[in-house]
Amino acid sequence: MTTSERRRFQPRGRRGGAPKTYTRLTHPLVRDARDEPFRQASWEEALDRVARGLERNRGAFGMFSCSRATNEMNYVAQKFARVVMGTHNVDSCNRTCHAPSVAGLSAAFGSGGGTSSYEEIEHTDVVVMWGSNARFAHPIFFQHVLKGIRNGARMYAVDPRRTSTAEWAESWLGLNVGTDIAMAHAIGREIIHAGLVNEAFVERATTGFAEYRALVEPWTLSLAEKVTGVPARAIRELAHAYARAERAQLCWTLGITEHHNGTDNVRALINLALLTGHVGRYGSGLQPLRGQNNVQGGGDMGAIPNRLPGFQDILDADVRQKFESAWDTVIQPQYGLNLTQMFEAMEDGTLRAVYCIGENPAQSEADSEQAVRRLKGLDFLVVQDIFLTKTAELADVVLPATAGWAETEGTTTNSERRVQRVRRAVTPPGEAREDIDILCDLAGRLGHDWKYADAEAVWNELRAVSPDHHGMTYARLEEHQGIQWPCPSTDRLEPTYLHGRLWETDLARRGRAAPFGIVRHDPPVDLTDEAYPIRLTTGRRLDSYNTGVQTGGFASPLRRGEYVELCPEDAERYGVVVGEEVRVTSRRGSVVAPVWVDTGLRPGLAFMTMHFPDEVDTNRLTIEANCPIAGTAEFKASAIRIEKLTERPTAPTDVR
Ligand SMILES: Nc1nc2c(c(=O)[nH]1)N[C@H]1C(S)=C(S)[C@@H](COP(=O)(O)OP(=O)(O)OC[C@H]3O[C@@H](n4cnc5c(=O)[nH]c(N)nc54)[C@H](O)[C@@H]3O)O[C@H]1N2
Ligand SMILES: Nc1nc2c(c(=O)[nH]1)N[C@H]1C(S)=C(S)[C@@H](COP(=O)(O)OP(=O)(O)OC[C@H]3O[C@@H](n4cnc5c(=O)[nH]c(N)nc54)[C@H](O)[C@@H]3O)O[C@H]1N2
Ligand SMILES: [Mo]
Repeated sequence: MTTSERRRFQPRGRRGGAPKTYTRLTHPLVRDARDEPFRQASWEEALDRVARGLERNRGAFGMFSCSRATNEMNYVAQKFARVVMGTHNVDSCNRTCHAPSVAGLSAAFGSGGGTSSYEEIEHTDVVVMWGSNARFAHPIFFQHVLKGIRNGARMYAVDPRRTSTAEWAESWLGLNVGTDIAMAHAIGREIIHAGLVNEAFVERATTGFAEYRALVEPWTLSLAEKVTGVPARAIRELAHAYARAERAQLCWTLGITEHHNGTDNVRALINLALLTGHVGRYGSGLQPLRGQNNVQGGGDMGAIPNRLPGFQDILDADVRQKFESAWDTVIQPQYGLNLTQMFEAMEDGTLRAVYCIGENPAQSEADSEQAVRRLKGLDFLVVQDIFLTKTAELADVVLPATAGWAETEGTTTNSERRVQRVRRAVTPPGEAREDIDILCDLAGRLGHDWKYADAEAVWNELRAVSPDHHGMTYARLEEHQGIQWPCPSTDRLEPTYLHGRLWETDLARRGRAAPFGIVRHDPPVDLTDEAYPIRLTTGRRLDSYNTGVQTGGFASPLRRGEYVELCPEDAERYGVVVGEEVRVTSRRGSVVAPVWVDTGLRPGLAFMTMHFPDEVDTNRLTIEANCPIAGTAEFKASAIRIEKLTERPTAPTDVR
């Protein structure tokens, strides 16, 4: 777009308003009834109240654990749920983002981790960024992609929006929302028909190829063009580039996972790596870029309902026995409820108390009005956070924690499975206490005498029960500036990539090979029709973070509050200009938001973020339909209509 074209889209009227600023929590807050205001309390009083609230709801308890906080904190939090409260009902924000990646990768390879390392991206030939806006959401990783491009790699972007990431791509495949399986199957079919299958790899490392070939056979390029909206030749070009590359990386994020069939989407992408052998080798791999800084670690530490620390299956009797003797407890041989199921259990009254650590579900859950109603219906809600979030405002007790970043010692694990030390560099405000310290104090009140001298003591307890982490002492983490799991030995480091075993001979015959995923195209649940003609997808911007709690406090000319973004054609069709407020309505609810015009969108597609829920609560619009395997909601596909509020556009003020 030229500068003069851009000028047509300068904002007029309201600018979306200054985002809300949150202040740090410095003291415990309590109240006797939900309609009363909070009052400051001593730690003694607050923790006694929490202990009573949890005790009376034993058997109806769930914990949300914090993916912003350290591994050590997540280890203690899940141990609290399992040992003190006797439940596997523990989960985190992984449910809202990458649970389908973990489920899909585990189904194919037995392990949910991304298979390659950031460094490998610099030494690859083809990078596919599928449903991922890494330029905004994973800027550190994206630096490695840019280095790869400088070294000659070709990048392809598969995203309904021409994002800032797509601007760097050789080719942008702007598909219709929710048509990724159609696209992947057409790529698979093209690879097969062009004779580009890595036959030796398929033969020894995979199972189910014949069924897969039959599955994708109807997906001709022209059918895929009709369904996805992407020209057949662009799909063909991607198929050939990916299959012919010596090394190729397939990276994806929420554009793939936040759908009612997120796990199927992930399986459809994994199939392409299995066809071509682009996995289990240096430079070739599958990379779901994880969301919050320690969501990988939270899952690895067992803050999920189906795995004990070290991603060990609760249903494995040997695993249970190991933890039973390490923790001196009894571990039930069943999975707990995930975050989505816990919200459903609030509805039917079987979950009555929640301990929410560093999560803001009142604003981050799909169909937020319903989520708030369910949280309000709890008998007891305790929120442990660093800010007074909207969720905290619903609580009976609020506990002020230190921030996992810069105020706490410990470790976190990034998307390439690298465990790194974090350190306390700043003194926490007021009476804020470390998450672990608070949990141990509470465990004591509920009859469990837990003493950890420091974070390293927690880490060493984890190392004793998790083979993948066993070799990572704090000293070694320091020496190597972080170590990737698996690291079973204290005197050796493993390769930077996973699943090298797939290149051993004849795995298929020994039953350890990776199965192709037999998954079918299934369009979004919330259909567009005459009443709701626009497809809304939601996501992120560079300048803000998630529910805005942690980025609310900083002012920047980049931060422009919430807008509903439309393409120029739709803005013209509705007769609206940038800055003009419109009503946005879905089958769940309605919000008023100013318009922004983005030339990266196409007719019929709108975009909003989740960053400014105090001003515009986007999640009142989103649908709670979720993936039956992973529980992740379809944040990426709602149907909406846009209504003009005034007949006349507001006068141009405030032009930037
Ligand atoms: N600046 C910033 N960085 C962040 C965050 C933040 O809030 N702000 N949050 C962090 C967290 S928790 C996470 S999980 C990650 C998320 O990181 P991303 O997943 O990269 O971020 P999103 O913007 O949610 O979604 C990615 C893309 O999916 C596309 N998309 C939508 N529907 C579809 C579809 O049907 N198919 C395909 N192929 N693509 C589709 C959207 O257009 C969008 O560009 O970011 C992390 N990093
Ligand atoms: N419409 C829409 N909705 C979405 C998404 C989307 O793409 N579209 N994405 C979903 C995704 S991927 C995610 S991850 C969720 C995010 O949803 P949430 O995790 O609910 O939102 P955050 O704003 O990241 O909340 C993190 C909280 O942790 C607190 N915190 C930070 N550090 C610490 C610490 O060390 N200790 C404690 N106790 N607290 C701490 C912060 O103050 C903040 O309140 O939103 C989901 N919702
Ligand atoms: Mo996330």
